Amino acid sequence: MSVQERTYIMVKPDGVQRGIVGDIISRFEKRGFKLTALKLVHATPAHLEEHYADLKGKAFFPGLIKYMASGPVVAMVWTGLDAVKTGRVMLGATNPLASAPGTIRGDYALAVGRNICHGSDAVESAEKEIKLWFPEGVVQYTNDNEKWVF
Ligand code: RTP
Repeated sequence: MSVQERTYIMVKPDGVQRGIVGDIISRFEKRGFKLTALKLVHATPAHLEEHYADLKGKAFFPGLIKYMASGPVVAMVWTGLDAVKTGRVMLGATNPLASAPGTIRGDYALAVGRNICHGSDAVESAEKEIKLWFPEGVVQYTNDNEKWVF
C-alpha cells in the first residue's frame, strides 16, 4: 500500500470519440486521485505494439492495434492510495458483458473490442507504461489538501 502509488489510465479512441473523456477524468478526481500527467496522443502502431507486447500472438492482437491506432487516445497518470487496484475496479471487467453497472465499462461499453479505457494491472506494469507514454516525465506538485485527503 502506498499513498503515492501511480497508475497509467488511458481513454481509448472510442472513449475519446464518444465524448466520455470528461466523465472518466471526473470519476478519478472525485474518487480522490491526483492527476500527475495528461496528454492527447495519436499513437503509432509500433508504440501500441510495445504497450501491448504481452498480448503479441493473441488472435485479436492485429485488430487491437488497428483499433488503438484509429484515433487519438488520452494518456493519463493518476496518483494516490492503491491507485492500480482501485483504478481497475473503477474501469470494470475487461469484457463489458461482465462489467458491473457503476464502473466505466459497465456504464458505457458493450463489446470487449471497444471497451473505452485501459488501466495498468500491476504496480510494475504501471511504471513501465508511464515510462513508455511519458518519457518526458510527470508533473510534481503538492495539493494544499494533501494534509486531510490522500
Ligand atoms: P486493458 O489492458 O486494455 O486495460 O485491458 P485488460 O488488461 O483488462 O485486458 P487484456 O487481456 O490485457 O486485453 C487488452 C485489451 O485487448 C482487447 N481484447 N480484445 N477477445 C477479444 O477480442 C479481446 N480480448 C481483449 C480489449 O480492448 C482489452 O482491453
